[in-house]
Amino acid sequence: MTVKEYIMDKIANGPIHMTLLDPDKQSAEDAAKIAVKCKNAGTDAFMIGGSTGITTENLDETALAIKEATGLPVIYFPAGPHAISSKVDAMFYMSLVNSNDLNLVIRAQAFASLYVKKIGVETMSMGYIVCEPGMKVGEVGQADLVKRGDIKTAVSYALGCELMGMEFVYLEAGSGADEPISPEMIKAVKDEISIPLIVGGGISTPEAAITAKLAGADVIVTGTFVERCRDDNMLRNVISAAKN
Ligand code: 1GP
Repeated sequence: MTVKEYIMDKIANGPIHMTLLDPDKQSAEDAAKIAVKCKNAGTDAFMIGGSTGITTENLDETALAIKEATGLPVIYFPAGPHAISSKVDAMFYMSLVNSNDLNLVIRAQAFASLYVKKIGVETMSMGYIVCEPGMKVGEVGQADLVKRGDIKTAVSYALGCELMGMEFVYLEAGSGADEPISPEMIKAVKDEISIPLIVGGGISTPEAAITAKLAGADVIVTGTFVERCRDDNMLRNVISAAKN
């Protein structure tokens, strides 16, 4: 079964949760310890990546450690072509569609394509839409941020991604955002597209996870919260709130 089939099977039964771990923020060993807690709390898959400090070495080590500790799929969530891991189960082949930097829209993807084909890692195409506040990825990604209230622009980008053949859309508020993507924006995008909708950035409470889920997110991503959370009950509450 491919990772995409695994995801599609799961979301056919309702929203799922993915845990994002940044290989630059902790050792592979510590990432695996967090991953086990998240697995026990019900997470469905792991994404690994970050805006800065990612190397093929820390990616490989983190991917292998999480896979060995949990047996769940590990998906690379890349910030660029400078580091690509052959140890992940799949990678999002993504375009930051509202970047002013053409490298992040298509050039990096072109640059990496022959290598990615050669190593044979599964790819899942994704339109990545960075919204306010955008945080680090908004800055590094030179995003023309979608304004919090500008639902029409978010919907237009998302539908444009679908019509261009992308397999997933990701609405991103930015890691550590004060306010996650609004439920109004999630709902409006979900109503217009038929590909799975991933939502992340600033989701750190059960209430925020439930709000995103009820608004129509198919995949809810939490990163900062799981990396910081030392309370297993709270971890379980947030992850289970994100799921069906
Ligand atoms: C970042 O959307 C993800 O790409 C996760 O954000 O770190 O705020 O959970 P947080």
